[in-house]
Amino acid sequence: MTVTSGYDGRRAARARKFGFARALCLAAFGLAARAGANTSNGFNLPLGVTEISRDIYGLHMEAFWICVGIAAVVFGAMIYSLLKFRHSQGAVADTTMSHSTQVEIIWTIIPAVILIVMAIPAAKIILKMEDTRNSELSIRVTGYQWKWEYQYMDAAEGIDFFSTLARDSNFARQLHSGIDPNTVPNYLLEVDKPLVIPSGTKVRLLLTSQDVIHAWWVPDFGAKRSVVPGFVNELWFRIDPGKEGIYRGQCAALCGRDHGFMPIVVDVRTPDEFKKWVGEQKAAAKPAEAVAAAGSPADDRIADRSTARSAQALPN
Ligand SMILES: [Cu+2]
Repeated sequence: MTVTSGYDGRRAARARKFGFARALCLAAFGLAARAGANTSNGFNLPLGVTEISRDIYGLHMEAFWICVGIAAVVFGAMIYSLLKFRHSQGAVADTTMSHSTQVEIIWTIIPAVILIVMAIPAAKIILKMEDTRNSELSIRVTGYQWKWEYQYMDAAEGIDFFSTLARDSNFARQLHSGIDPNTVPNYLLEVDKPLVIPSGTKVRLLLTSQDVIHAWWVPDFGAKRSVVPGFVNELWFRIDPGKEGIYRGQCAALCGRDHGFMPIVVDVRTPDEFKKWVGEQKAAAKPAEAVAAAGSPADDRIADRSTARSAQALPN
């Protein structure tokens, strides 16, 4: 973190204004994914590091080229007709043709075929995205205003922590902070404790919320799911082996005042490194557990006393 020497309000305000304008432009051009992506070139969806993200990319490109084809045919016919049959060339309007069953059948069948061609692969990918069977690691994700909680299950059972906006970003975002956000690395896309997962493993997230609707989104995983209070939604991804690293995302549902300040950071490690991390986390948790256990008899005594007192106070 770099603190500008003295308070330069105007400069900070300008930086914030610039940051806001840039965010608006990125969102407007559908490039918001770029902010958190490692594999996006800034002009298209990220290719990503999972099979699902590549499937989504393929689907998107298929739809894109179909649109290009349709545009070429429609605009080509329009421009040709405008030039060829213009008034100055002596063209006379055909007033006799008011209905053609043949043409109507053609312009119904062609779009229907195009839609079916697009729907078949889309349905296949959606079914694949929903298939959370045979997952190897489950993590419960809870959204809060404005942070995430990660509770590990299966082999990493017992690991449970909150992931909140990193201090550098949090200081810089305050009004009149005097800190130029451009000097903060990964501004608003950094957390204190990232989610750690192994590569090459089918990871299933069980997502729920404690307050309002959030959305867990990491563009490079092709993963995005609404996080709804009272519901448990599922999401899965398997990061390609060899693609270990840091991946960034954001809450993708307008969830309140600090919606922009609950980023997601995922630290993908090899299965061996992940196992080591799990061991370290469990070892670090043991002394805390021991203290809690040592403190419990006294707590019980206090509880007993207060129970006894309230029992006495109760009228018979
Ligand atoms: Cu949120």
